[in-house]
Amino acid sequence: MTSKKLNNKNLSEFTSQVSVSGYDRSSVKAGIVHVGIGGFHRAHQAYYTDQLLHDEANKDWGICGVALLDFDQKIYNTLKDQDGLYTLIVKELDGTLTKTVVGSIVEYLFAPENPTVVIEKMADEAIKIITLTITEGGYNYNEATKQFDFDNPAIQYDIDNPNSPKTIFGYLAQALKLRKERNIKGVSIQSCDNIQHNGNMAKKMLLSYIEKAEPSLVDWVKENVSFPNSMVDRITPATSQFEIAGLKETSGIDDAWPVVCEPFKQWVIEDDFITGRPAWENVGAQFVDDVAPYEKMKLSLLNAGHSVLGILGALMGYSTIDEAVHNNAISAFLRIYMGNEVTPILTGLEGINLKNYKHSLIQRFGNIYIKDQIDRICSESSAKIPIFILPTVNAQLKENGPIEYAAFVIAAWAIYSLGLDENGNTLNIKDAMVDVLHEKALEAKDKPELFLGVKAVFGNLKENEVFVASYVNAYENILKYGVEKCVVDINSNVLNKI
Ligand code: CS2
Repeated sequence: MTSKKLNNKNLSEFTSQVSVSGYDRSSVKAGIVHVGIGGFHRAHQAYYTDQLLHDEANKDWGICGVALLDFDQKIYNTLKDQDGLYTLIVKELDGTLTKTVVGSIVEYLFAPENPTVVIEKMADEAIKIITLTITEGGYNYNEATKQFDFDNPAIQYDIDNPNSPKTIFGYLAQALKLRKERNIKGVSIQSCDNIQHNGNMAKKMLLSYIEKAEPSLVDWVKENVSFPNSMVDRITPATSQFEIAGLKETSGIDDAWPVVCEPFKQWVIEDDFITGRPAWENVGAQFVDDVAPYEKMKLSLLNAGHSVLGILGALMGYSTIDEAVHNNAISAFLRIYMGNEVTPILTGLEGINLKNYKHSLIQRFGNIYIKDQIDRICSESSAKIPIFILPTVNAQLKENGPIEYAAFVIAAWAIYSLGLDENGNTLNIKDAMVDVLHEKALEAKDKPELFLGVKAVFGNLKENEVFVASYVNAYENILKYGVEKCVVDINSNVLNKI
């Protein structure tokens, strides 16, 4: 099939192939600035917002996408070339593809190219919400000190160079300062990252930065900026060349960066928007008074489940999550982890059938069409594990509850950090802490507990004898017998006790 470049001009030619944002994009204005226009944002918030824009009454809620880091130049160039348009390809459970061209990103900015434009945009009165997907590690939180990390050189740079910042904190501080000086109303800053109390975290970290960088702004921020918490969910693997080529061939759309995702989506938000918000509830989002239980459920079951499958799967030589979950021993391990170690710590979930939720997770992980990359899941584990797994461990340790499965996964991660899978193949480890982790992993070969000395990840966990004993035992067994045999053994030990 002949293909055409995806852009405004060609958009009407695709309507027989895929569903296309049918609204008049030229009348849509940005009311939201979003920082971090990666795959997840484009599969989730930008899609919800696109659905909303079909109603003309919502035309002031378009999105201005900001690419913050040098690394984000490619997505910025792509969106610029395509007038902000991209194709969302939903992979249904039966393998059918549902394709939609999404039009909600109506402006796009590349911060390193022109920081002032980004600061001005964030300060613009028309902007009512600044949303963030800056990753778990992007909040600059130090797990060991439980504080904002002022040792980060980029933060120091932002304090010294307020007009050309590099981090989200530098940008937000300058934009809020302008809003205050110009007497412009406040704004909501909404984190859409996988962090427990993500809004509170954004607030705490931003205020720590502002207290140092712009102390006279603190009170204004406290009064004029709200930070709604939210739980976000949609599995969105990295896009491969295969999908780009497939879209061209089957639908004639030449899209340099489509997004692929699962059919499931969920967004639970606290209704705390100081200068208004779009009616996202009309397109499936849920507004609640307290999002904490939903966040905890999702982080400790879905995201932790991903890390369990990713880390064990990587060592066994698998490359996608569905391969790992279709190994019966691994999926039994995950079910037992979720049932014995996580479920008891989840409370306040009235109205949610946890059994069905866990069951649906196994189904979602098993979607063979998604092919979610184990490399993606294991990337930045040093920022994910303290959020996804360690809160469960700490809660269980307090109650003298079970931690054996979590300790097993941490032991597997220590071995993973040595850099080779069980077949001797090199692992593709992407982690801001890769060097420290590798160094500790090498030391741990003689004394496994040394890996737990990475305080920025584990805090004081190394002091807990119960955890250390279980972890060391798992570490030695995995090295001796391999993951699969150990998983079979640990499962049968637990099942024999029931
Ligand atoms: C994943 C998440 O990054 C990860 O480790 O668990 O990206 C996950 O796919 C999303 O949170 C799903 O909502």
